[in-house]
Order: sequence, then structure tokens, then C-alpha cells
Amino acid sequence: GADPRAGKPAISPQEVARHNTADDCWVVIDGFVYDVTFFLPNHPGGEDVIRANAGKDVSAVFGPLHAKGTLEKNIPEEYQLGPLSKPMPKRLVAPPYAPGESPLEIMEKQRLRDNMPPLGNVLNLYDFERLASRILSNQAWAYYSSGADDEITYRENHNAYHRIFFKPHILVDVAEVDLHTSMLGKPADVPFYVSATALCKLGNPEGGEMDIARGCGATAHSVPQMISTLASCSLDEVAQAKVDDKQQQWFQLYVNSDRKVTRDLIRHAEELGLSALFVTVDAPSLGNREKDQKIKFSTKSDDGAQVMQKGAAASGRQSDGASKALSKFIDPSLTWDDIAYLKKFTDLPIVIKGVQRAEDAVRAAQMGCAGVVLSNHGGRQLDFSRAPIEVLAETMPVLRHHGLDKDFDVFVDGGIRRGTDILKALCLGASGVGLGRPFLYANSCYGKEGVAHAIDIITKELEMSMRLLGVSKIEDLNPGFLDLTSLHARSVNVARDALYENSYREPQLAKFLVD
Ligand code: 173
Repeated sequence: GADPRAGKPAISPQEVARHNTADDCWVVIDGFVYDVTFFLPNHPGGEDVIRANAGKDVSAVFGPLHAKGTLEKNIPEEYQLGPLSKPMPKRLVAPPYAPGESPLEIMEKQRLRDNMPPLGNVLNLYDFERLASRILSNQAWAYYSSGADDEITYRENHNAYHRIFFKPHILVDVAEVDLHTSMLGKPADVPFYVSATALCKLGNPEGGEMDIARGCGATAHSVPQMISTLASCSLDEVAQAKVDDKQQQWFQLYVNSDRKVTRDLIRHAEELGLSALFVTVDAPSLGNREKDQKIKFSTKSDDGAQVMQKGAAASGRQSDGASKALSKFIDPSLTWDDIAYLKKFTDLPIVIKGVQRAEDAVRAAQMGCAGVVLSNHGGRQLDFSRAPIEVLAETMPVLRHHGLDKDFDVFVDGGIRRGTDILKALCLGASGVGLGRPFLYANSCYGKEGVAHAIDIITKELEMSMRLLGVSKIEDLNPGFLDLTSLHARSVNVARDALYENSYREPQLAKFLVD
């Protein structure tokens, strides 16, 4: 239909600037003026952030946290006032949200961004992570990197891979190594996918999730992309960013307390050709991520000293932050009955994401789900959840015992950084593995080229490791290639993983104002 906003008269910056109070609050977003006065109490992220920017151009604050179409959906037409006649003066343009960062630090990050090493110098996934830790805004780094509580599970997810060793076969013809497999009944070039992560625009404000779609289709191997319910690009934008038709996109679903919203979302995903529904079940409430919370109420003075912000933020009211605000719609009363309902509602294959014990995988298989993701949400939900690779070793024999391992895909995600990690999961019976953060970091540092390079890195690592293991086809992998003696011995000593540990940032303790 016609754009209802077309033909509205232009509004001057001076006019916008006059409406700068909580009772009369206008803002500019991407060259258009909105009256958001009525909307203030309904803003999921709280009133304060809008009120603090009344009468200003807030595009840089708004952009990374809201998908396209958010305004049209939430602001009635009569409050979409009209185009801005000319740019707002600089003092009335809100800078990107940068808690805890001095102007000097922001400049330094920009300098680093302008001087990124050539992609050829990025040898492994840790390199992306290391670079990202230097150039991301404090907000993005805190949000992306954080795990729950003491981040024991976050680290255990990766460390558990250290407790598995290989038993290679020798003198096998590995001249050709074939990574082709199938996932959810469709052919797949490689046995891994980009897992869903919210808010990709925090790290890549221009490309967001669209650059992940572009990168996933840019290499010789097409890689499936799981798109988050909380993507910072709209589903349409990410679907349109696909490079070719054989590229798979899946939808990660958070079930909304308002089931109509969820039904509409699923229909929309179907219309856009998304080919599977991953229902996340491990986040009835958002985990306790303290790095993420801390950043919301800390700020740094120019000399670099951490100080607590005074006023509303220091009261702790805002310390929930954007992710907590965005998660309020997730239905904590979700049960297996809802899964049965979703199964009836859609013909898309349904995969339960966030399974942490064998019985639940069995139950998902018995009720006709297409698969499960053994996952603890990248260590961001329940701390002391077990590592997915350990859960996989427990689950596959149980599924086989019940005869439920055929036509049922078991995926794992969390802590995967190397081709050997993937290989271990495949040997244990995984149909494929998901990587989240590594792609966030690659996308944040280099956009779609970074995503494509990350895919190349993992693909090459996997291919080489298979060759050295003495296997030429995915289907020939089995647990017989693994020494699992230490898998459950969580305190076993193995060689220090310097690359991993060097890119791991320790959380900070509370500081006094005078520190
Ligand atoms: O892990 C997350 O951060 C996540 O899943 C989420 C959930 C709700 C809002 C934002 C992010």
C-alpha cells in the first residue's frame, strides 16, 4: 500500500527542539520526526533513555537495538509527524550509547577500527575475538561476551572439549575429504551453522544480521543461518540478504506470552522461506549476566578511572539493560503442551533448543520433533549447566537404545572454536554444530567478509583434522575415534589453552567512587 507517511509536511529542527520534555516529547529517527510522549510509559527499555534525549536526533542510540519496522508497528500514524526539513544541529544529535567510555577511548577504538589487520592475518576464531574485545563498544562487548554468574559454564563449554582425545586410523585414503552431510532432511555443504544471537547491530551497526546472511552465502560452502527472534534487522531484511536460493535460513523462536504475536511470527517466517523453527526453551527468564549489568551503570572519566554514574542510573533502576528489557515478552509458563500446539500449527520442522539431559531429547523425539539442540545458551543462562559435548555423549546412546536416533537431528552449540571441537561432536553423533559468538565477533570486526573468512577457517580446520584422523566422509565418523576416558573428569589437568585464555576477559569487582 501507499506509504501513510508520504506527503506529511516537513518539520524544522527548531520545532523538534521545542518538544523536549517528558510531557511533550519528540524525537528524530532516520530523518523522520515522531511524537513519543504517549509511548514513554510503554517503552520496554524504560522511559529514562527516551526522556534524556527528548527533542533530539536519536538515530544512533535507536538503530542498534531496534529492527526496521519497529516504529511503524508501535507508533500510531498520527504520531509519525513528518520528515525533518534539514539535519538537527550537532548538539541535538545524541551520540551512540557508550556507557563507561570516555571520548578518548571512543576515538582510540575508531582508530583501531580504521586500522584492522588484513583478513589474511586472522588465522583462527580466537583472533576475531581478540580484535573484537578491543574495538567493540563496552556495551556490545559486555553483552556479547558475558555468561551467567561466575561464567563457569561459559568456560566449561569449551574446556570440556579438552577432555576428549583422538584415536586416528592410519593409511586411509584421504586424498578427497568430503564435508557434505544433511541437516533437517536437507543437504548441507558443511556440518555447522551460525547460531542465533540477538542484536548483531551492536557490533556491526550497518550490516547486522544481513551481513551474516551475505557471508553465509559468500563461500564455496553455503552455511545455514539461524535468525534470532531478537535480531536487530527485520526478518524481511535478513531473508532478502540471502545470496542464493539454496542457502538455508532457520528461525529461532522465543514464544511470546501473547500467542498471537508468536503465530504471526511463524507465518511470517514461513512466507519468507525459512526452513525450520528452533524453539528456545532455556530462557524462561534471562540469566544473570553481571558483566552486562555492570556496564549499564558505570562510566569512565577522561583520566580512565571507573566511576559510578550519579542519578537514576546509579540507583540501579537501569541496570537491567537492553537485553533484560527486550526479554520481558518471553513466556515463562511454556511447557511441552505448547510444543505440541506449535507442531500442529506449523509444518516447519521443530527443533527444541536448550535441551540439557537425555530424557528431554527422548521426549522431543517421541513427540515428533525434528531434533534438539543440546545447549546451555552459551553459558548465559543456568551456571553449572553441563557442557553440551558431555550431554551429547550421554544422550546419543539413550536415543539409540530407544531406536530414536534415525530421522532425528541432535545439534550442539557452546564453546566450539576449532575444527577438532566440531569433529569430536560429529564422532559422538551430532548432526551438526552451532557457533554463535565467533560469528558475532567476525561480523563486528569485518562484516560479511569476516563471516565468510570465519567459515573458511573452520572449514579448513575441519577438513584437515578429518584427514589426520583418517576419515574421508562425515558418515564414517563414530565414537570409536575418541578416547573418552576423561570426559566426565571435570578437574583433569590438560595443557593450558593460551589463545582461549588470552582472549577471555575476567569480570571486574565493584569499585568505590573514590577508587
Ligand atoms: O542470550 C541472550 O542474550 C538472549 O537470548 C536474549 C534474550 C532476550 C533479549 C535479548 C537477548
